[in-house]
Amino acid sequence: MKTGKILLIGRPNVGKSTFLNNVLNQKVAITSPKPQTTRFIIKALYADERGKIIFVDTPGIFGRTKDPLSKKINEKSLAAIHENVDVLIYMIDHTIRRDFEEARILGIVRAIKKPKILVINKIDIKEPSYLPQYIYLESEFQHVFRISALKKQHVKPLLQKIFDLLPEDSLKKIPEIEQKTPYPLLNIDSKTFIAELIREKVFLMMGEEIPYSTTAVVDEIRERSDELTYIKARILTTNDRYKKMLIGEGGRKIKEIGSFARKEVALATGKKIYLNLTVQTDPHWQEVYYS
Ligand SMILES: Nc1nc2c(ncn2[C@@H]2O[C@H](COP(=O)(O)OP(=O)(O)O)[C@@H](O)[C@H]2O)c(=O)[nH]1
Ligand SMILES: [Mg+2]
Repeated sequence: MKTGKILLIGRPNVGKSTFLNNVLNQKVAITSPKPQTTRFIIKALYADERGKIIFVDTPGIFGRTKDPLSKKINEKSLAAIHENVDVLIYMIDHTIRRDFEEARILGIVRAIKKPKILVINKIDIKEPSYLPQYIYLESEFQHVFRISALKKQHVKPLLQKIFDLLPEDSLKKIPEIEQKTPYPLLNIDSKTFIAELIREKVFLMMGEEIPYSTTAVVDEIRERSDELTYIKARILTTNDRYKKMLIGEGGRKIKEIGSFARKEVALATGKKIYLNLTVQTDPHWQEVYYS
């Protein structure tokens, strides 16, 4: 049996969270086409007959870090990177151009002296492709995989490689592995996870800067009966104009967001969910919820 900690690192949007969800066969990390979707470090447990792996999904290192939230997220990502990891997965997206943000992450990756795997993701997409801009990396890394995290192409051989790179060491103890949670998620409680699902819907359904000015909080989860769970949650946004847009005409938007979120929570828990979802203006949520 092998055990180990695997760090996922790469620019926002390259597909780290999609990869994690598809390896675990269960959604633990929210995903969206917009950067900054992941705001938390996520630690999730994968286990099979080969052993146990903790995946550490990082929110990505942003190139521009003017706003305080991105700064905080960056600090957390950097702290996770300096935790003791056994293997590092550096993921790139060949459908976007190489830029200074990539260079910054590559600098961090180079400084980590651990077994590393270069993963070129989204190979299901043929165009656009900037693969020639990344090819030079293939000679720098000992292990290279071209995968589609979304379509689950070449994910199995990558997982096998991760196990191959871990030392055979059944006595090695990783404290988090001993933790017993009903879920593969090791560091996020159910309130936070449900809030994340709501936030994901906002990322998927709202345009412009609204997702970035928004967070979600779950105040209460109450089992009303064996089948029905009541959840009270709020979407917080920085100003009244966004609040109006989130509510939508006649409350249509918030109903839609709530309905998608509710269905997903119901699916994840196998229970009927009553979701009481409201929108509030709170210009200071960044300081309160991401301190
Ligand atoms: N076509 C395609 N899209 C992908 C693939 N992996 C991820 N995506 C999409 O890329 C976007 C960003 O993915 P996400 O996992 O949130 O990226 P992260 O920021 O690195 O965690 C989402 O819209 C995903 O559906 C892939 O292999 N192929
Ligand atoms: Mg992510």
